[in-house]
Amino acid sequence: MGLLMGAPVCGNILHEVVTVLQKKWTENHPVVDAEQDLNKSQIPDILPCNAVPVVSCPSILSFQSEFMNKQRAVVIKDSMDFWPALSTRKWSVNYLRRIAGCRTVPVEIGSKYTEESWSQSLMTVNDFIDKYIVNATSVGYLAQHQLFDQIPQLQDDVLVPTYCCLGESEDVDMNAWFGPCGTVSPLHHDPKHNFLAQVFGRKYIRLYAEEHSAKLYPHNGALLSNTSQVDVENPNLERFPHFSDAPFLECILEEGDMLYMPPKMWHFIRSLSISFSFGLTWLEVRKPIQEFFMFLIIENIPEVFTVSPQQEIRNNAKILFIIIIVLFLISLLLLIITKVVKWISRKRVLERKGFGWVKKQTRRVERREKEKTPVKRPLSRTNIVQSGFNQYKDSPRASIASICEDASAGRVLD
Ligand SMILES: O=C(O)CCC(=O)C(=O)O
Repeated sequence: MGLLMGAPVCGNILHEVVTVLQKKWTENHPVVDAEQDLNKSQIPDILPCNAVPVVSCPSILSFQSEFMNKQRAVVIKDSMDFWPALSTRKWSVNYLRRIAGCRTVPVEIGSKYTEESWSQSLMTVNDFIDKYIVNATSVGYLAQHQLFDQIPQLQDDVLVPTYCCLGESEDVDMNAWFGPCGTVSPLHHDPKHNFLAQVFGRKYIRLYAEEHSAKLYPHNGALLSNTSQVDVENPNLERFPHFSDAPFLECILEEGDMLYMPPKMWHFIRSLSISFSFGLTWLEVRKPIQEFFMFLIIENIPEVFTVSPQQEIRNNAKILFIIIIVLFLISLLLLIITKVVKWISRKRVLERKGFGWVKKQTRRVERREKEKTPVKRPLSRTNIVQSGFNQYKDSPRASIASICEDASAGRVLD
């Protein structure tokens, strides 16, 4: 149970044991190459007027104002190329076999969860790959499974997108969607913000805005009220006549792309090859103070948490600049505070003791200054010369005359 659910037991001993067993298993069972299936399916044409907007790595603030706040979907490019799953430990069917082959996972069997024949079954990742990916005779989908809680080694290879900091970060659900070409997720919507990150393979996705819900004919029962009754690829327009009036957007999600879908946006998804998607759903809960700091930080540091190395240099420079500005502002503030405190305390003294007191103080200071003026002492020979020199240094003749005068007046002591 610990292995299935992924909870750490006795300091994660279960995971350590299973890692050793997994290694042994891989040595005894050579992996099967299933990568040739990646380009199996035809790629549908997408009209430019129906295409989901595409942006490259937007800043958090522009993502928030342009897409999240306006409830618009967007395909974000270049924001996950540096994840280990797409670079240093590049994921593939074989990689998943190697890391997770002997682990037990739930698999959906049947092409759509809306069909009667649809069911679920537990099996190892290896059995799933052998039965539904390598020699697929029916459709099996390792769908919406919290594989990353179960196998922390895989979690290390993916990152939570920066944009999720716009919500409650502790509450991000991460799900794996792993299946062959042809898996279908019928048209449905979810209550949370949603990122679908394509780790390998590709998917066709069609989106409808919430305001067109009535034209999509949701199921009546509570259980399926978020799912449309319409088969998007083969709609029964006699039963669902308004379906064709509902405007939609569509896209092909390629490896390294991340699709953002706002809450309650209807989505239909078909995989066009063997595919692994990493799904993140999260709630947006923000408080005014958080909003203020978000503005300060996010406006200036676009991708603080998950950045590519090139962006990191740019961001570090920005962080340094912000730190300098903040330090300057703090010292300016301290200076102003000191000046104001001094001014207030002086004013209070004046108010308490009156101007008379200040005048008295001034007179006392003047008297003290006077007392400090040196008393005129009788001159010695040395200081006669010195004094003469000082007084008449500009005129040597006058100086000698003065010295003589002083001497005859008896001001010489020795
Ligand atoms: O990729 C899929 O098949 C389904 C994904 C989905 O429905 C979701 O992320 O909410």
